[in-house]
Amino acid sequence: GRVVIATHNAGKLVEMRELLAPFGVEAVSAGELSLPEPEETGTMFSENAAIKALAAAEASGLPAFADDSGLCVDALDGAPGLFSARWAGASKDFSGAMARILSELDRRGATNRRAHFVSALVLAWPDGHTELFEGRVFGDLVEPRGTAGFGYDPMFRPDGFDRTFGEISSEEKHGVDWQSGQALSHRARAFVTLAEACLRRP
Ligand code: ITT
Repeated sequence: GRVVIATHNAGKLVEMRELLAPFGVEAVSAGELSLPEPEETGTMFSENAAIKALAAAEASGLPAFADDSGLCVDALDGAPGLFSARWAGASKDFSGAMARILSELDRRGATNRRAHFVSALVLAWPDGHTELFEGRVFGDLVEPRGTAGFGYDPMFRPDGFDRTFGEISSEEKHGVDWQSGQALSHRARAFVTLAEACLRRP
């Protein structure tokens, strides 16, 4: 069957397409279907993901996947979190957003550099049914390095690595070992929980 990938973020779209490939479904993007972008009025990642997935499923008549994600910084009480995209402004200036995070940490005299990415992945059906899968990855914030990935990738060094997501190849970042269920990124881990839920189904 066909499914919609309900994102207007090019970086996410690449990752979600590759993560969906093993499921053997034909994926079309919200952009390809000219679907409108609903306003993200939720107060939780899962709520915003459901808003986006339901809007796409209802408008297209197809099952739709949406990811709502963000970077949560411990010493900033979880910011930018839900507002990760909005912190970069209309011009999508993520260099500026990363600099702002580091200067805010300095301003507060914070030495704690712990942060994590969250991905809330919602699968919505045209009849209004939704399913939620989540993934997280923990690490430290550093001065931005590397040009791989998108968004806040250059400043995030996942636990167990010397390199940032900006220096890690896309296969390493969101690749999945489907045999063992091992995956690194928050988004890849959300897709692993989706696959595990499929296996549990009667
Ligand atoms: P859609 O809503 O159309 O999917 P968006 O970019 O607005 O696109 P979000 O509202 O979920 O998506 O915002 C999440 C932001 O968090 C995103 O713009 C990135 O800057 C950041 N982010 C999420 N996942 C990331 C990742 O894997 N690497 C780097 N930054 C990420």
